[in-house]
Formats: sequence, C-alpha cells, structure tokens
Amino acid sequence: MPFRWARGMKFSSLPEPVGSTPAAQSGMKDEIFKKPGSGKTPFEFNAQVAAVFDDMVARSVPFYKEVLQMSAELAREFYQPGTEIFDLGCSTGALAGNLLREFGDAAFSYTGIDNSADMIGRATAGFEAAAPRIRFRQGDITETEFTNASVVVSNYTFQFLRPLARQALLRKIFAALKHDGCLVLSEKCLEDSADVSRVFADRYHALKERNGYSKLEIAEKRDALENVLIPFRVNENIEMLREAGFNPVSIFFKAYNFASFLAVKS
Ligand code: GEK
Repeated sequence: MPFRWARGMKFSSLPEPVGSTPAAQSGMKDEIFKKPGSGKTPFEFNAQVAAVFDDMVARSVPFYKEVLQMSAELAREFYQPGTEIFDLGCSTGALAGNLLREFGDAAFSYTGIDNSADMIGRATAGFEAAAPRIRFRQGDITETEFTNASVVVSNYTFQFLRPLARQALLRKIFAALKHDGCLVLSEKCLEDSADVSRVFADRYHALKERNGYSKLEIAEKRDALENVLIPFRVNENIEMLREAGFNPVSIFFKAYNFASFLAVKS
C-alpha cells in the first residue's frame, strides 16, 4: 500500500532565508576556546555556551542552515493535523523559525525540549510571539514523556547521550509516533573505515578554520568534547533506527562526518 506521504509531492511556496533566530541576530561571537587550556574542562551547555550558541553551531556544523531548512520541509511533508512536532535537543529553538516560515498560515503544533535551562530560556524569549503554536519545555529527553507525535526531529543531540541510552530513546520515539510519522535525526558520525574517518575529520577541521576558528580553538574544543560527544558510525545509526522499528531509513544529507537520516514509521 502506498504511504500517505508518497502519494504526490506537495509544492510549498519558496522559503525565506533560513536559520536566523532572534538569538542569532544578537550577533554574539563564539570565543569560548580562544585561551590555551580552555578545553580542559568538559564541554557543557551552560549560560556561556547558550549566549553564543547560534554563532557556534552555524560555524561548527557543516550546512547547518540547510539541514534546518530540510528538516522543516520534511516536517511539513509528514505532519498530520492535530498532532505534535517534537524537537529533541532544541537548543535556542532555531528549527521553530524554519517551521513558521515553512508552514505559513497552516496550523501546526511544535514542542522543543532541552535539558539546558539556559537554552530553553533563550528559546522561550526568542519565540514568545509565536505561542501557542511554538512551545518549549526543559527536560531530559531520555526521561520526559512525549505522545501524539507525527514528526520528531533530533538534530545533533543523540551524540551527547550515553551510548546505552540511545536505542531505548529511539524505541520510545517510535512508540510515540503515529503511523506514517517520521523521525529526522542528524548526527556527527564515524565511517566504517578508521582511515576515511580521519580524512573526514581533517576536512571538517579545515571547514572550521575557513569559518574563522583558529587551530588552537579547534584543538581546545576537541579536548573539551572528549567523552562528551561520542559519535557512532553511520551504519550503527542506521542499524539502531531499524532495530527500533523504523522502515524505510534513508540518508537525506551527508557532508564528510555529518549525516542526516529520515526514518519512517510505516
Ligand atoms: C539545533 N538541535 O540548533 N536531554 C535534553 N537535551 C539534551 C540532552 C538531554 N539528555 N543532552 C543534550 N541536550 C539543535 C542543536 S545541540 C548540538 C542541538 C551541538 C541538548 C543540549 O543542551 C544542547 O542544547 C543540544 O542537546 C545539542 O539544530 O551543540 O552540537
């Protein structure tokens, strides 16, 4: 039987420029790892990080704004009226801006969840005018409950969860999703080949340099992320998604060591 979403392509109007949140407009530059030794303390999503987060993520994640836009387009494609879009690890809520543009006047309901009070504070302040379509709540995504979802987005957040917690969360997401609903998952990944992983990591660091980070900043941040950001291999992510029950599972975007997956509950 054909899927509801496979019946035909919907053409939405051309999107406006993407990925700009009120926090991004504050223009705070990420200079957290400028000092030698600043990477000795393990990375945390605290007030200092939240204040510069939009600049940090835009300069650190390849094609970040494009991935946000694609996530919003996929959300529009799979959204079922009367259900919820959940954004797990929403940070400052950038995806909400893309969703508002993508849905236009169409009804939808979005909840962004993050366990960092500083991130949620910024997200809530930035999207006050968009309530009640857009809501945020503070919570640990491995513990908080979510139901009645047709779309779950989790961009660059599973990588911060304890490896053992990831499969259980995928099962919980699968259970929360309506039939024909989807999960959009983006992650920093490793390849099956350690050599290729090294090449991709080098290319990634070159991209960060082009985006204005010094070699020292890149090295300090890498130290701070040691044992905090734990990437899985691309194929491990796919296996986990399948194990949770998703089918089909597709990669909709990939750039070196960053990949975005579309996983459908069919
Ligand atoms: C974006 N998706 O802009 N529960 C809830 N939140 C968590 C947890 C947890 N257990 N662990 C980490 N976080 C966003 C970017 S950032 C990615 C996501 C990055 C939150 C954490 O507080 C942070 O806000 C987010 O996950 C990861 O598209 O910094 O590379």
